[in-house]
Amino acid sequence: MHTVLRSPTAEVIIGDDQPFCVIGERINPTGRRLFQEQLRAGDLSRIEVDVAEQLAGGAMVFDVNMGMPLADEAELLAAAIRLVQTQSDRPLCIDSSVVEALDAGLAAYDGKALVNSVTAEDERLDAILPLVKRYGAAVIGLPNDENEIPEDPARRVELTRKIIHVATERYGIPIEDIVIDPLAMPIGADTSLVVKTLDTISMIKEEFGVNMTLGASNVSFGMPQRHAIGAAFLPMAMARGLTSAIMDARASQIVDAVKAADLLLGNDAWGANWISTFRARQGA
Ligand code: THG
Repeated sequence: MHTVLRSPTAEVIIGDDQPFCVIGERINPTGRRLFQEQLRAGDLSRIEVDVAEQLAGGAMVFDVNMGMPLADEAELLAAAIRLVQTQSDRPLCIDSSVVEALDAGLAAYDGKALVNSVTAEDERLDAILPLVKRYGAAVIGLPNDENEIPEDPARRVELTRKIIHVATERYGIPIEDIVIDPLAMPIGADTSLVVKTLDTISMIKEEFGVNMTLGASNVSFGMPQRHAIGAAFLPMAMARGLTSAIMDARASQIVDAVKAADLLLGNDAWGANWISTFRARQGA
């Protein structure tokens, strides 16, 4: 199962026989007061730094999120997407909970984007999936509904089934363009939740074989040594079938762990990526 994302000049393939897809999370004002103030003042220049740092760290796709209070999110998201596309040829993941912002972002984007995201709620499915279809995009599905973010992996699988059914049958979206987020929760909130995410990944892989992504930084939220936690979590999730993550692409400890897991799981033929990455670093 291959999910193909495109910019005008580059293509990224997400799949279980491909190197893990590193989606850079940093173009996001959540928790960044200074960045928020700059964006509100119409200064988008920090985005150029975030692009460069994540590109250097190994980002293959950029998540772009402009959600914050007191801003016209649709206009800001469209402007951010246009700017990012002048800075790199990487395809984009357009991240918003506001339907109008997703629409404006898709209109501004040149290529095949990954829409982040739709839940299993009827109202959200019927608002967002027509956009995904119209723009020929791929979409991340979150298996939660109006009532709950379910803890039980079996319930997450049920909601995944609903998302896949509605997207493919009602909206004619190919199954390979659906990427499921098995829902990563902070280990600091409840130490039983990450195992449930890992079990969800195994069950979705087994039942649907679709690609999956998640917010890897959620897992280490509020904990010391976040990068060590990310570097342990992602290889475990990859062994279960996770094929992508929205993550801190600047953190070499995490990115190196992902590259090592690609090698160990047979997705780096002859170790070519591993060897060339570290030869290049030695040379630098
Ligand atoms: N699933 C999907 N999309 C998502 C998420 C997810 N998008 C948003 C989020 N979760 C993933 N992105 C981030 C971005 C930043 C952080 C965590 C997740 C983060 N930021 C620092 C913090 O809050 O401590 C910022 C601190 C700073 O730079 O000052 O941790 O789960 N589909």
